[in-house]
Amino acid sequence: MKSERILVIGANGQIGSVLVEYLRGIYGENRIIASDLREPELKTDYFEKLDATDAAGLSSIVRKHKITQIYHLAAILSANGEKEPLKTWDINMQTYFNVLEAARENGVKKIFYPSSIAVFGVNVDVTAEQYSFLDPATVYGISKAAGENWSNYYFKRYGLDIRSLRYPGIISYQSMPGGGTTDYAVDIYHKAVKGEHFECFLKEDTTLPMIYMSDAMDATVRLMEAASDKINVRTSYNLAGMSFSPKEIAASIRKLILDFEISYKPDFRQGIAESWPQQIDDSFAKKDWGWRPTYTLDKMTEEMISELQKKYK
Ligand code: NAD
Ligand code: AKB
Repeated sequence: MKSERILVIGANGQIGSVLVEYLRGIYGENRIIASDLREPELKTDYFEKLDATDAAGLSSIVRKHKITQIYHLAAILSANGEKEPLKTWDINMQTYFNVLEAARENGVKKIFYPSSIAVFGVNVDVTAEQYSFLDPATVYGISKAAGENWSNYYFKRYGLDIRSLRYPGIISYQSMPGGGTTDYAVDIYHKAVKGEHFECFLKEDTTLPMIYMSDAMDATVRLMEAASDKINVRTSYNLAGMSFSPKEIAASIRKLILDFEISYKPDFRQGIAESWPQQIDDSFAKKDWGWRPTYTLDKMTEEMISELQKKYK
C-alpha cells in the first residue's frame, strides 16, 4: 500500500480537491500526483497540468511518476453536458480511452472510474437495483454507461483491475459542484448560511439519491483497498447515502436556521432529475466489500452549516 504512486485526473473539481487530500493522508504527500486542465488555486507540489484528451501527455506523466494507480475524475457533468452533447461525449470518452490505454501500456495496476446514478433512466420505477435496465436520458449518463462497459471489457480482456462506483449527488462544504443536476443541494447550504433567499431549480418534491462527501471518500478507498476476490461487479457498484427532496433539505436546514427561505423555479434540470431513480439499492456494495454509510440528512446538515459558518464568518 505504501509503495503506491497515484495519479488523480480532474483533481481540482468538487471530488478531486477533497480526494487528493484524503489520499495524501493515507498514502503520503509525495505519492499522490494531482492533475487537471487548470492550475490549482493554491500552488502545490506534485501537480501536473494535463488535458486528458492528450494521450501522449497523459502517458508521459504516467511514466515520469511511475504511476501504479489512476483515479480518473475528469468529465463534463449532467447539466453542462446537455449544452454541448457531442463535445461532452468526446471529452468523457476520449479521456477515459486515454486512461485505459496509458494504464495498459505502462503497467498501471488499478484504476478508479466514477460512474453515476445518471446511468439509469425512466424505466427504473423508484428504486434502482444493481442490475436495473440502463437507458440514460442525458449524454453524460450515456457516456457513464458506456464507460462502465469499457471498464468491464478491459478487465476481462486485459486483466486491468478497474473499480467503479455509481455515485449519487455528492454534498460537500470544502468544494463547489461543477455543473450537475444535484448541485442545488450544495448551493442551498451556502445561501442559508449567508442569510440569503434560495431559488431552487427543481420542484419541491423531486427526490434524488445523495451522499455526503466524507461517506463518498470512505466508500471510494474501501472499494479500492478491497481484496480483488471481493470485487464481483466489474461494471460499477450502486452506492447509496440518503435520498431527499428540496422541501426536505429545506426543512432540515430550518431546524438550525429558523428564517431560511426557499422558492422554486424549475428549469431544464427538472427533466434530468425526473429521469433518475429516487432510491438506490446498494446491497451488492454492502455485501461484497462492507460498505456502510454513516450520515443522515440531519447529521450532514449540522456539519455543513457549522463548517460553512466558519468559512463565512
Ligand atoms: P467537477 O466538474 O467538479 O470536476 C471535474 C474536473 O475535471 C474539473 O476540475 C475540470 O477542470 C477537470 N477536467 C475537465 N476536463 C478535463 C480534461 N480534458 N483533462 C483534465 N481535466 C479535465 O466534477 P466532480 O463533481 O469532481 O466529479 C468528478 C467525477 O465524479 C466525474 O467523473 C463525475 O462524473 C463523477 N461524479 C460526480 C458526482 C458529484 O455529485 N460530484 C456524482 C456522480 C459522479
Ligand atoms: C450530476 O448531477 O450530474 C452529478 C451526478 C449525480 O452524476 N452530481
